[in-house]
Amino acid sequence: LELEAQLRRALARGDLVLHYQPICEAAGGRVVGVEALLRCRDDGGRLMPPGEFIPLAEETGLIMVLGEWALLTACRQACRWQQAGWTLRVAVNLSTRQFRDAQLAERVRQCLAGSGLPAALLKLEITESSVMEDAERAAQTLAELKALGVAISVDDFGTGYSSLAYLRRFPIDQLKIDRSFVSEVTHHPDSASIVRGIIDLAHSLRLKTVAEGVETEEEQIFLREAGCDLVQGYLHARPMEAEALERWLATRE
Ligand code: G
Ligand code: G
Ligand code: MN
Ligand code: NA
Repeated sequence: LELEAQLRRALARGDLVLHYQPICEAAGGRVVGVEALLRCRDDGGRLMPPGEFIPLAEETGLIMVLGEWALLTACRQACRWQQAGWTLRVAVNLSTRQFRDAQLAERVRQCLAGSGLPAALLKLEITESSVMEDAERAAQTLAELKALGVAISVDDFGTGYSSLAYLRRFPIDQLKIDRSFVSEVTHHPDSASIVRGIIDLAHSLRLKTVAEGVETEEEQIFLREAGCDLVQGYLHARPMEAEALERWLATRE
C-alpha cells in the first residue's frame, strides 16, 4: 500500500501511537516531563518510526492532521497523568509546516481547552529552520504561543544553518542539545567544548538546556558538571507507550 494511503488509513483506524520518553533533571534525576514521539502501526503491526513517514507527511501536507492528532492526544494524556498525581510537562514536536500555519496558536489554544491541560504543562519543540524561514512571522507566532503560556524549545540545537541573533529576538525557553554532540562528549574534546559552550550561552540568555540522547553514566556526569539542566536518553528510558511509562514512573516512586 502506498505510504500516503497507509497514513490516512492509520489516522482513521486509530493506528497512530504516541510514545513518551522521560525528561529528567540532570542533578537528582527527578522526572519533570516527557517528549511525545509519533509512531504509525503498519499492516503487519510493526511500529514505523517517524523518520519513515514524517518527510512524506510534510510533503503532502498530511502532517497538519497528524500533528494536530499528536498535539491533542499528548495534551489529553498529560492531563490524565496530572489527575493521577504525575505532574509532567509534555513536549510535542512541531514540523516546519505546522509552525508556518497562521492558525497555529489558535489550534494550540483549542487543544489546551479541549483537553483541560494547563498551558504551563505543554512545551512545543520547534526546529531552528522553522524559526529561520521567516523571522517576522516566527516572531509573531512565538509571541502568540507565549501569550498562551506554553514553553518553547529549540530542537536539535546547533545542527542547522542559523543565526544566533534569533535567540535574543525570540521568546524561547529552552535549547535542546543535539544527540550528535552529546554522544561524543566523553570522547571528543571539541564536542565537549561545543556542549559546554551551548550550556553557557543558554544560561547567559536565561534559557534552560536539555541534552538529548544521553546513553551513558559518563555522559550524564559530564552534563551535570557542565550545568546542563535536563537530560533525556536511553540511560534513563526509551520512548514507551503511556501504560509502560506509568509502570516505569511507579517503580521510581
Ligand atoms: O524516535 P524518534 O525516531 O521518535 O523521532 C525521530 C524524529 O521524528 C525526531 O526528530 C522527532 O522530532 C520527529 N517526530 C517525532 N514525533 C513527531 C511528531 O509528532 N511531529 C513531528 N513533526 N515530528 C515528530
Ligand atoms: O525530536 P528528535 O529528533 O530530537 O527526537 C528524538 C529522537 O531521539 C527520537 O528518535 C528518539 O527515539 C531518539 N532517542 C532518544 N534517546 C536516545 C538515545 O539515548 N540514543 C539514541 N540513539 N536515540 C535516542
Ligand atoms: Mn524533539
Ligand atoms: Na531532537
